[in-house]
Amino acid sequence: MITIYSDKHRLRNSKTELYGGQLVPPFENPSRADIVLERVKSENLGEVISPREFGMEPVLALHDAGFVEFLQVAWEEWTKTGYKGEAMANCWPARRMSQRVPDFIEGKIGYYSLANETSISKGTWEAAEASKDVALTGAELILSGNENGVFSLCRPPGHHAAFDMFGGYCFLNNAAIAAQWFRDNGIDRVAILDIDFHHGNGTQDIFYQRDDVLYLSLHGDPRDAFPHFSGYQEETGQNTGEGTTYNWPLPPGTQFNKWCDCLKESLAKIDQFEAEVIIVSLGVDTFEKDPISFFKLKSEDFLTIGKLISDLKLTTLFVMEGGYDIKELGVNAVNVLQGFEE
Ligand code: Q9C
Ligand code: ZN
Repeated sequence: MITIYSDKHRLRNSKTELYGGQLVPPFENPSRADIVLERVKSENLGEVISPREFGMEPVLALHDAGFVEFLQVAWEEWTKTGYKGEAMANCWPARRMSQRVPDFIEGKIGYYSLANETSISKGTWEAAEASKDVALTGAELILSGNENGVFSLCRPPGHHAAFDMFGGYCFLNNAAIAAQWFRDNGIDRVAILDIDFHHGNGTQDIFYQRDDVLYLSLHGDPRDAFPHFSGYQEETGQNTGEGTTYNWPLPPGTQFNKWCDCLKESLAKIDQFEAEVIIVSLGVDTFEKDPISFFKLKSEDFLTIGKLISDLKLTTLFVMEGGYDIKELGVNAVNVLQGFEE
């Protein structure tokens, strides 16, 4: 399997995450991509290639233009204020408040964010830009005939990024951008299977009213897990999109057998939908030792996941999302890909 990777992920190297009332070194840091790439190489998974640049058109096809511009200038505007720390939101357009976009960066960052654990730092935009190119290059490789599967080793991740909001370590929605690119390049029906521990609120948001992109997610129940305000089972899509969103919220302590039953249900939905291409939002923060999650999957389970996905016999683009147990992250992510290829 071909892997797409860019060193530019390193430009996303913030120093602070707001966690438990403290500023801590971010869970989502450059060592994550390093360890996955190392495993791709040591297992001889296949060629590793650099992305090509696609520009902004595929991004503006589904993200808000004002939001994208905000991401581009946020760090510069923040530093101009004289603030000493990294850029983070501290107020939001909450219930019954004005939804106008403020002028001052502190207001804008609240307007364009859904959470404030994720600081914006120098280089964040450049890394996010490269990350979507990693996803798009993977999509392009698939359309040029790499039918089995391609791995886009994206970093920063994307599935929490909504139409006009960043957060949850995500800035641009890499998987969604790839899905839209498939749609714009002759693919009629795309399924996005999100197996990251967290609900992909951003991906769901973007395709919620559309029936051409099926979104399915297995995740920690929002009553107990981030993003807390998205991912309930009754969220099934709206208008034209009614019936093309499926959520499997699962409780703390969920083990593989239960999780796997839900995966099989989701795979059956993809089959019924007659998707031509599947994008897997590949998070491995479902791992039992993940420091911020509460499922109990073991390393060998990730092989089984890959195998089950391959049973669909569909062209598959794997897009890296979360996974924070750095030690086993490479093994777990590559296990999915090896299980798929077996
Ligand atoms: N107490 C991804 O996996 N904070 N993002 C969790 C836990 C945010 C995860 C707090 C987690 C974001 C791509
Ligand atoms: Zn996650």
